[in-house]
Formats: sequence, structure tokens, C-alpha cells
Amino acid sequence: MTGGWGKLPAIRAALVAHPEAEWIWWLDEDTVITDMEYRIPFHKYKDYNFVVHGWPKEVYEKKRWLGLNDGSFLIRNCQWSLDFLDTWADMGPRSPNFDKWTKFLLEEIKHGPTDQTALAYLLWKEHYSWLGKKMLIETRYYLEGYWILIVDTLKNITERYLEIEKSDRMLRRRHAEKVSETYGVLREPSLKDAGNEFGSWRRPFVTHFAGCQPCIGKRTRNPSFTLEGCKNAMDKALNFADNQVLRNYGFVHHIPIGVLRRLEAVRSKSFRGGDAGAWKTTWFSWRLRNV
Ligand SMILES: [Mn+2]
Repeated sequence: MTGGWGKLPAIRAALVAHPEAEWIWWLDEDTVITDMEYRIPFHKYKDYNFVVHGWPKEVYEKKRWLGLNDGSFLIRNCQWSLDFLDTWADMGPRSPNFDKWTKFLLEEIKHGPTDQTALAYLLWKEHYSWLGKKMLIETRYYLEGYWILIVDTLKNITERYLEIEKSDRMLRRRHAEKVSETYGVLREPSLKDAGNEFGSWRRPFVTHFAGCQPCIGKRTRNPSFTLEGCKNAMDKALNFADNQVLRNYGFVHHIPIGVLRRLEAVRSKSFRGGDAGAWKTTWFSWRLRNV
């Protein structure tokens, strides 16, 4: 299937191939994880099989396809999910019912047949049914957050987190650990006034570059998203995320690294050839500073 619909067969294949996994987390290619300490609250999802980020009123009352965003969602590995994916895919371009659904979605949701329009419709239509009762629109944290609302807050968030660390010795430690979720739990009491989502100074869990020009080019919904503007925003999010990882080892970027420089590094021979020396050179040419 094409476009966003392509995620459905990929997720189905992952569910079937990994019976040992209880949940599958779908993340679009234009998302960045921007809180390395955050632990997804799976214990809150025992009554649900599908969790997506959005605004319930927008979906359930206004039938808006932008009332949620399916660039990041969780789906439980169970028969319910396989059935749900069949129902969802039945509205897609490879289905014999596609034309019928297209007409229907245009009438009901006032938008053409994208995977997200279909999902918004299903949530609205099945709100009180066996299907809808297992679906949650998450509002308590950024399972995905819109980059436009996030990137300019990252500097302030960095400063606030540094403030927290000044008063907490454990959080000041340089851990050199791959997994830092434990420190997220330790930090939580200091974040009780940070708020959630829009206007918050809590690190956003996932920053989603939805609609930005480098990702979807001329098809962008918003022509004011320029190449330069999107690139700068990505630089901010990627450096924000990088610095959280590097800091565990006692470093942060001395100068923020640009997106294009990263791509250059990924494409360079050093990565493909597995030459450790060259990799090290690339790494250290990223001028880190001790913290
Ligand atoms: Mn996306």
C-alpha cells in the first residue's frame, strides 16, 4: 500500500513475526525521541489495545481528522489488533471497498482517504463499541508532539533540567549507562509543576516533524515551512536529544551539529565500511565539550 497506508502491512507483519512482543510501537520516519529518560506508562494501558496521541474532543465531537496524529502509536500484539488492522486496511487503496470509503470519508470527515482520516473515522464511529473501547487517545504526554509547538521551547527546558540537577546529586552523576529510565523516575518529583504537552517545560517524549518540507517536499500543507526553517528546527531537536545521551558520558556538543552534517556522516565510507578509526574521527570532529 502507498503513503501512510504502508504502515499497516508492516505492523501486521511485525505482530505476527514477534509473538514474544506484547506491544509494537509505530514511529514515523520524521519523528525524533526527545526524552531519553521517559518510560512509556504501559501499566496504564491494561484496558487498551491501541494508543494514539490526540485531542478526544476534536475526534469524538468534531470528527476532525487532525484531532489525532498516527505518526506514533502503540498497538498490543493480540487477535483484536489483527482484526482492527483488517478493518482499518479495508478503507485503504488496496481494498475493493476503497471507492465506497473514499466517498464516505469525504462526506463524514471532510477529507480524502488517508490512513489518518480512516483512523479518525473509526475512533469516532466505534467510540462505544467493542472496537472503540479498546482504543485510547492519549493526552497526558507527547506520544508524538507537533514540532512547531515544541522546538522553540527546548532551550528553556534544557535550562530547567540543569537547574533540577544542581539540587540533586544523583541526577548530576555521569552514568555512562545505555539506559537512563531510572533517572527519569528520580527526576519525576522535581517535574511535578512542569505540566504536560503544550506550554510545558517537561521534555517532549517524541517530536514529530509532521508536514515539514524536507520530508514531503512540495506536498507540504503549509508553504511557510521553508527548507531552512525545518532544517533549523530539526537541528534543535536532534542536538537536544543527542546531548541527553552524550551527557551520560560527561559530554555535550560544543557546537550544535547540523542535519546535513549528520547525513554526510551516515553516508560516509566510515560508516559503511565499519572502519572504527574513521568512525572515531567523525565522532570527535563533532567537537564535544566536557560537562
Ligand atoms: Mn510523520
